[in-house]
Amino acid sequence: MSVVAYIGLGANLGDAAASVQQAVRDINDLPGTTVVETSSLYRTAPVDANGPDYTNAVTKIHTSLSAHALLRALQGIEKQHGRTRPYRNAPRTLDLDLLLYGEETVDDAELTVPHPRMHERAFVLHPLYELNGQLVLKQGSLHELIARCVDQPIHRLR
Ligand code: A4P
Ligand code: MG
Repeated sequence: MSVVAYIGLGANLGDAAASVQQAVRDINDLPGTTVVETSSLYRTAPVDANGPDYTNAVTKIHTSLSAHALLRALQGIEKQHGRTRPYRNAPRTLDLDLLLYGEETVDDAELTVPHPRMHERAFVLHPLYELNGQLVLKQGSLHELIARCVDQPIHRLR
């Protein structure tokens, strides 16, 4: 059985745009997983963090991996890209967040889905809107949620 999932990609060290684009290819190479569509890249100011601006995007996939198997696979890709974790929200070569996994909600020590902070982040909401403008989260429609984060600088690259 295949599930529609959305993955948020972010990077702000090294060649961030190249890392994000390579990560989309890496996700497409995961077992039982196909990338359906990827948003534009966005340049965004760090939220709750410091360091260089981020490059962010969102990709929509079909996957037969379970939510936990997908999370572990995404962590494997982060590792291949040289991700280290010196402290929370530290600048990173690649961050992959599982935003939505079908209609499922998960909340355990390893995984929370829908992602608990996605509804308040322009760097997730804008690319997600590009892929599915009709989407409604528990907290509201993408349209409403985007209107609440106008203070977060974001610039669509292409
Ligand atoms: N985890 C739980 N649920 C999930 C999920 N849905 N997706 C756990 C991914 N991971 C999930 O993540 C910490 C732990 O979260 C993992 O071990 C996993 O089991 P991490 O990637 O190691 O740490 P992190 O990214 O530093 O922390 P966190 O809490 O994921 O941070 P956020 O909320 O993802 O924020 N500003 C801009 N402009 N662009 C960004 O991309 N990113 C962040 C990171 C902050 N500010 C940003 C951006
Ligand atoms: Mg993360």
